[in-house]
This record gives sequence, C-alpha cells and structure tokens, in this order.
Amino acid sequence: MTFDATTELRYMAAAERLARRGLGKVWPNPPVACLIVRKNEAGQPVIAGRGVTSPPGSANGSHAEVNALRAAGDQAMGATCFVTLEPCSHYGRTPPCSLALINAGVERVVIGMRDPNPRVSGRGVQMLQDAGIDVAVGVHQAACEALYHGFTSRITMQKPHVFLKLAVSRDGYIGKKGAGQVKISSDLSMRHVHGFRATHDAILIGIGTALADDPQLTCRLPGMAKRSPVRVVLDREARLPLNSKLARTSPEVPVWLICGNDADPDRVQALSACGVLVIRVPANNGHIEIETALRALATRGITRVMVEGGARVARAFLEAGAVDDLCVVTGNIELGEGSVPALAGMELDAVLSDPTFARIDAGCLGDDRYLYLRRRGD
Ligand code: AOF
Ligand code: ZN
Repeated sequence: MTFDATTELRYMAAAERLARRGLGKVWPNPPVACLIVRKNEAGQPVIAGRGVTSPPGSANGSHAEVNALRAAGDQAMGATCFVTLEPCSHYGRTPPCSLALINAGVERVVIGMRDPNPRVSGRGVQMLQDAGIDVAVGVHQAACEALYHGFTSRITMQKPHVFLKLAVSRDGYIGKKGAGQVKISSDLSMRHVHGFRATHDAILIGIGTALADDPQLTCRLPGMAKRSPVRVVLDREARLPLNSKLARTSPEVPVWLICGNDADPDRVQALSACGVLVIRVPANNGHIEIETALRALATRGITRVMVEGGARVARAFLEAGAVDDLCVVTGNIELGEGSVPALAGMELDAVLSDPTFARIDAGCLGDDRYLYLRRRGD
C-alpha cells in the first residue's frame, strides 16, 4: 500500500511528534513511534495501529513497532508502516522488530532515520528488503535526527546531549551571596523549566548549588511527578549533606553523585546507605573533567542531560565545549552589584555572540525574555 509523498511526510511528522513525547521516559533506549496506516473502503488513509517504545521494565514492554502491530492486529497485512527510527534487527530484550513487521505482512516501511547503533545500523533495512518489503529511509530526517540527538551522541560519542539552562537577572547575576534560592524567573518561565526537566533523562548541578540552594530538582508540573529525571550532583569530595532534600528524597527519585576517586570513603559509604548512587571517577588536578563526568553518565544509559547550575559548572561546561543547546532566561529583576555573576567570570555576552552557536528561538515568557541557542553542526 503506497501513499503520495505529501501524505507520507504528514504521517512521519505525526509519528515524530508522538515519539517526542517519550523523551526523558525510555532511556537508555531512543523514544520511537510507529504508525500502521492503510486505506479504508473510500481509499482514504487511516491509522490501524500506533505504538511507542515502552519504558524499560514495564509489563509487556516492547519496542514501538511491536506495540503498533499488537494494536493493528490483522489490519497490518498489506499496510504501510511509518517508524521514526530504523526497526531493529537484533535479539536484545525483544526479538527483532524487522522480523515482526515481516511476519505481520506489512507491505511498505517508511523510516525517519537509520539507527546509529552498530548492532542495527542498516541491518534492519536489509532484513526488510530481503523479505521483499518496499523501504524508504530518511523521510522527515532532520526532525528525527534532532529527536535522536541524545541517543546518537550516547551511542557514537559516549556522551549525552547537553542542554544548559541559565536563569539570569537583567544585570547578569544568578543569585545573591549567602541568600539561598533567589527567585529570578517568572512562574511561567518556571513551568517551562519543569517541562524541560521532564524531557531529560538527568539533571545536573554542582555541589556549590546543592549546598547553597538545597534544591529538589524534581519535575513539579501537575500530573508529571513521575517524569522527574535522575538528579546528578558533581561533587568531587562527596560533600552532599545526608539531610539535604536531594539525599532525603532518594532513591525514590534517584540521585547520582559523581565524586573523585580520592573522596572520603566514609562519606561515600554514608551517602550510598541513603540510596544515593555514588559514581567514583578519576579526579585530575583536584577537579573532575566534564568529559569524564559525561562519559560516566552515558555509560549508565543517559542520553539527555540538562545542566541547571551553578555558575562554575555552567562555565566549566561551556569552556569544555560540551554544551549542545543553551537557553538563557532573563528575569525582569535586578540583583545589584556584588551578586553572583552567571558564569563565574566568563562573559555571558561573549557566549551569546559565539558564532559556534546558532540562535534558533527567542521570545518572552511573561515578563521574562529567553534566548535559545544550538551548537552548529560540524
Ligand atoms: C526499535 N524500536 O522502539 C526502539 C529501538 O535493549 P533492547 O533490546 O531494547 O534494544 C535497544 C536498541 O534497540 C537501542 O539501542 C536501539 O538501537 C534500538 N531501539 N528499536 O526497533 C524501538 N527503541
Ligand atoms: Zn525493535
């Protein structure tokens, strides 16, 4: 069953939007969506089944294609399948999706992009073609590549996609010394920040922020509490207090603490006893390299990390060239001289005019302004 190019693009765009809803939910896997489409008696396209990647560990958990085939039943016979990522060809936690599509009698498979996973890459397409199925690869590809940026980064570069969010005052500060959390952003901006949290696998701060703010770092949008990412603290000396909100709410919402392998073993032991996952990495000249921390996260399956502070961590990520996306929210407030500068001595304006970043969005959130930048492709 084939459709014209515009119809195919439209269904793939719908699949991509559906898949996007799985960001932050299914790591270490990529969030895939699959639509099984056929023609009704009037010759109009109709969706016979849809499926998304199940979160790991869920009952009946499957890849998107198998979930969609289950929904379509015998309606899959002769249908066209739209899938945002190449169907797998390997026996992993589940048998190959390509085989499931072949067995269901699907006639054509339209794919958003090739799976960067070397266990699959190209083999899924080959398997389908060998079975006589008509295959198109690269439909709505740019959007699918953006969707899987984190997964591709984890698989091919052993690091997650990094999103740095900065909330600064009009005069370029992020807080007042010794004052704990200072409200810089409007409530509307905060809701957006919580929405961003929900689409990330992990959220990272430095120990300075953990000590100064005692933050919770959960997603607190109505109905989204279960979408809280893993909370990661960069804490070379394992100083996170046992009575901090982070330690007290773990392991229900996981906390991973990245410390140097020279951290005090008693602290490591006490934090582990609280349910904190302590990850020890080599410390170089008294500090942990950003690259090392990112590799530790990718090794444990994290595909997208949001960096939320503070100033020294933000600067370290920028200096390491490790920021893929950057969002600066400027609140309608002045904190006054002597407050904490956003990037610990690095010029924010220099970052915002750095040609390695492209401005992809800008606007207002209530009284706040925001700028969204993305690292240009190599
Ligand atoms: C698909 N459909 O919905 C997803 C795919 O550990 P496993 O067995 O679940 O395999 C994970 C790999 O499968 C993952 O690294 C990626 O290459 C692919 N993900 N493939 O056909 C899906 N999530
Ligand atoms: Zn699969």
